[in-house]
Amino acid sequence: MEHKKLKQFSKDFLWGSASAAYQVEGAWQEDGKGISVWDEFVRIPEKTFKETNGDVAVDHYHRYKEDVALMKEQGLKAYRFSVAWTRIFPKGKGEVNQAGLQFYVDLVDELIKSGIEPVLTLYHWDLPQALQDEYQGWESRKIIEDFTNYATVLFETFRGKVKYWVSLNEQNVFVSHGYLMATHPPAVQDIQRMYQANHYANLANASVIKKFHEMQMPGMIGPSFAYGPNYPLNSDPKNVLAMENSEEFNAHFWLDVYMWGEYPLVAFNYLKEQGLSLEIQKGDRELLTAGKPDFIGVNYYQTSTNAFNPIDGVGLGKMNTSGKKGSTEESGTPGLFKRVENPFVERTNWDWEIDPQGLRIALRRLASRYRIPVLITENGLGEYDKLTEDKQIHDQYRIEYLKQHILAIQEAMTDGVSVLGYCTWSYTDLLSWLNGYQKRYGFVYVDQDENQNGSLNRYKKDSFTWYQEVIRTNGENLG
Ligand code: BGP
Repeated sequence: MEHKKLKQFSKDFLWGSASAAYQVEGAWQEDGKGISVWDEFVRIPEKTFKETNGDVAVDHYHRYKEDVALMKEQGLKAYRFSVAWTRIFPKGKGEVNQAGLQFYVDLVDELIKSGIEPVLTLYHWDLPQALQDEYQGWESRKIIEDFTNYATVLFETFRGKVKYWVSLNEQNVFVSHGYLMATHPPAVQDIQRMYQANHYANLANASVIKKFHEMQMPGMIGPSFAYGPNYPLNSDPKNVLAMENSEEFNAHFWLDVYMWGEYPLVAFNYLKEQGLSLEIQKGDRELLTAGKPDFIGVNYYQTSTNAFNPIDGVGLGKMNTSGKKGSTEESGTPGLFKRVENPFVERTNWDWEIDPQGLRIALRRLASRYRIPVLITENGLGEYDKLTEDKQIHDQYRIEYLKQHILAIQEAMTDGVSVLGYCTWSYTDLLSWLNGYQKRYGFVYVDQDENQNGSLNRYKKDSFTWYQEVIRTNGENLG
């Protein structure tokens, strides 16, 4: 579909950027903070690239004022960040740790003072280790109550100040990495446990959304979902079916539950056929339906191209976490689909496919299936960046990437999608969970090398100035 004229961005469009607590804050044991599952996981040999961790990260905990000052200088309209549950409740529940809460009160005040809309994520993967030890975290129904209590403290604290809330970040990623690939905590490989933990996460997600609405919180809440639209390799019906399978198992399996309170038909039937049984109680359906999001947050990085995968076909394959182009192994789900290379798009050094039109397709699919506004909660380019001798970073490749994606958003808006805002990933450079510090995403370079040495000084990249102009002209000058 081509339009003669593209729709303009509304004047309250949220030009934003994002981060997550574990990836930026550091200060992992300060002011009463408890230990999270990530604090433990990164200490298991060979789990992360060069054994990097978030002990110091990019020291945002101590430098948040400097970071917010940079955001203000850039003209940022929104900043998405997450709260570390272990700062509020060091053991996941019990008494509130006021010193930990204060950090976020100060951060939110600083943002508001600077004219920046805070977008608060309740959960970006750093589960309190105490809850993992006590009842295996997401594998118990007890998590629903504890997560809701924790969220309620934040709702009460930030009522009227924070208007945009993200419930769970990428539930699809944290359950599959945590319980299928064993690449995130709790590093389990057990499909039955994965689906069960996922069901409780669905309930916890619905429960906090329901609570938000019961408390008549001003603003909106929704989950952030990692959505990469699926394509078929070609029009061979076998491959089209593989694409359908992938869309059902990788997207509808979560999104239908968020939006309609029920699992998609074909996928649910398939799980039963595989002998998997979910502990679903009377009342679960009611809770899921009662916790309907106000928007869908989408984290978009790439699309997936799918081909037929026989029942004895390829299974899990290693991801490229080294930055050596071409090192991603083939992967798929036997009997359902396998991922193949898309010959029409370029790839990053981490083999992520660069596909701006995929974002337009993602936005259209989400909006037309669920009839709901979308907030882009993450999108960006992870690459090697080079600090020159005169402290410059010429990241023209990132500018080009972001520009094409903004155009795709504008096209999707013109197609009829309601888009609330665009949060790039990420604001400053930060710790990539599995790829360390060498894979960079920020507008602001942080001097922290892959061996965790550096001054932690901040330097503005070329993309900083470019985005500043995009914001100033409300998307009219994309350079
Ligand atoms: C998303 C996460 C982010 C971030 C991003 C980039 O899945 O929500 O926290 O890490 O991906 O991923 P990576 O760091 O692996 O390049």
